[in-house]
Amino acid sequence: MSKPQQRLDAVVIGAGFAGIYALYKLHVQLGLSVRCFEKGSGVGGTWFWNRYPGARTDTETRVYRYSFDKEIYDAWDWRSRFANQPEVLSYLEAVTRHYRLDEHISLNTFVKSAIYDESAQEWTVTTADDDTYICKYLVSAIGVLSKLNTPDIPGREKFRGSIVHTGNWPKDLTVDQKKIGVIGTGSTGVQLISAAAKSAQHVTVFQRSAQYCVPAGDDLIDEQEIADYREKFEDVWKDIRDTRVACGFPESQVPALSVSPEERERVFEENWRIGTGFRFMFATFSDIASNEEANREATNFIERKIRAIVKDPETARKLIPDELYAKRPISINNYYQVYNQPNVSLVSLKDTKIVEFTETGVRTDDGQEHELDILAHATGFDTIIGSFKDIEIRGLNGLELQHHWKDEATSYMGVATANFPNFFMVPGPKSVFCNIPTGIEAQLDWIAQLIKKAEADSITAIRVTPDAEQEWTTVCNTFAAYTLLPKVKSWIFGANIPNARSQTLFYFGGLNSYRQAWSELSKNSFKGFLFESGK
Ligand code: FAD
Ligand code: NA7
Repeated sequence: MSKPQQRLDAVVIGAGFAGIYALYKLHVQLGLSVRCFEKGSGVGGTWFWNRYPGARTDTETRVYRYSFDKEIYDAWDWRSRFANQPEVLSYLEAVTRHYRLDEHISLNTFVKSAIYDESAQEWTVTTADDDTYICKYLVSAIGVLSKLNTPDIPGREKFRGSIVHTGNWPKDLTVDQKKIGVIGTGSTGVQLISAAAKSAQHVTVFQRSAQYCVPAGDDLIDEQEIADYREKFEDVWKDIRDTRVACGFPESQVPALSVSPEERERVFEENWRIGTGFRFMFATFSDIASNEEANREATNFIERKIRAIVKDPETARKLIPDELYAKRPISINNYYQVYNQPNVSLVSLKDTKIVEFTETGVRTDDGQEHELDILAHATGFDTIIGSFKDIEIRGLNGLELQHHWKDEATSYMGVATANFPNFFMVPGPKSVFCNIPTGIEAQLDWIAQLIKKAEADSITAIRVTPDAEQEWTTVCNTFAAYTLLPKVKSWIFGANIPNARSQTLFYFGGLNSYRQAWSELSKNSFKGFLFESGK
């Protein structure tokens, strides 16, 4: 016997920053009946899954949160300048409880398909348990960095230790006194390496590409600073939303080569001391991410720092990247210093390759066996589009989303796509590149306006014109080409996934201009969106 179907106004998939805020906007603010499905056993998304030692934000706690509610901002007590995983998780749990959103969230529920019925103008959403829900609006909030990228190293079954991924770290796994191997030296890998170096018996780092790491800066934020942010809440957020990367610092307007070498050194030094990779890239000079010569000045500075910190010249050589400073900037305290410790060793996968797991560790092609209790993959994620690959999403005429994206993952304004009515992605491909919670808030504020308009005007389907989607795609590709970022292989372009094509996954024009674009659309009857009435 088939199971009964439940009718709702909207379904939200995923309960991270985006899903929780989607539920708030659609249910609490617009009064719609909404259910949110989350495959994990708790809310929090990234901060539910990434429980590895050292996991924390690298945008400051004061901006790595929602800005819609001053009451929560005032009530929330924090001391870490960069919130660690338990702190962000408990913040998201508290927001969920505060607005009684839990009642509308089904945990341990994987959504396997969403099919649009054109004649009824409804979505049918089916879970892994074959429960079905009929709804008018569908919001995917399935993550920016949610789908794991795990390399296939032969011999996994032989290994007697634990093989884990940082993005699904077991709750009770400790590295204390263990021999841990870490594959990957991106933002996650360096956090894990730095933390593990404090308590593990030995840390073996398997590094394929070295990355430029800048100190994060002071760990603690003083109470006066927090009081100031609270007092100037509206102004502070107005300023943040008016920047490109929305990380809470003023961005430089000064080209690197327009100042003297001494002044350049002073600015780099000052920002190295204050800390954060984003600040180093965007607050030092205006063109680090867009001009190769300016970029080279930054990399020369970091290279000198590496050589000064790391005592063994051969290790320093391996840690110096040989490419542009054009991946997502990394912030980490005491990273290069750990390589002076006897319990940390570095294996450059440029010099030797991992061949296979053995019973007791991994073997590299120089014949060495690296003895390990834990092998941690800090090998990243299939950015934005990865989680879509696990769900069958079909729009008009049964068109599958994966098919629609076969040449390039496209969208209009990062949130909607032609042929998929009443479907909103937060974020979808070609979403704004910035501090992610602030970008998510902007997108959902506008999506909620579209839905509010539809409800008020008896609109049955909100669609996107193919021309609008094509135009936005061109805009995003043009901005990307203006930066240095596509010149290196990174997750920002999905180029980290084996055999995947490098493609523009973000809009690099900045949050300020992204919000401006939405604002102009709204004054222009939401140009590019079509509003259909009647079935
Ligand atoms: P997520 O938090 O990934 O939530 C998506 C949810 O959808 C997940 O819980 C997942 O289980 C669920 N889901 C997926 N598919 C399905 C399905 N089919 N059915 C049901 N549920 C599903 N960003 C910054 O801006 N600043 C930072 O400092 C920063 N630090 C980070 C540190 C780490 C270690 C990582 C991994 C990411 C970091 N990020 C940072 C990026 C971070 O992912 C975002 O800031 C933000 O948390 C994304 O929220 P989200 O709701 O979009 O996605
Ligand atoms: P990243 O930044 O994609 O880093 C992944 C790392 O893993 C990077 O050093 C990769 O080397 C390495 N990697 C990936 N696959 C392999 C294989 N097969 N062999 C060896 N090494 C490999 O992911 P993170 O999780 O660190 O960070 C993602 C974001 O999450 C980050 O910006 C924060 O926002 C949090 P490569 O550079 O590709 O040579």
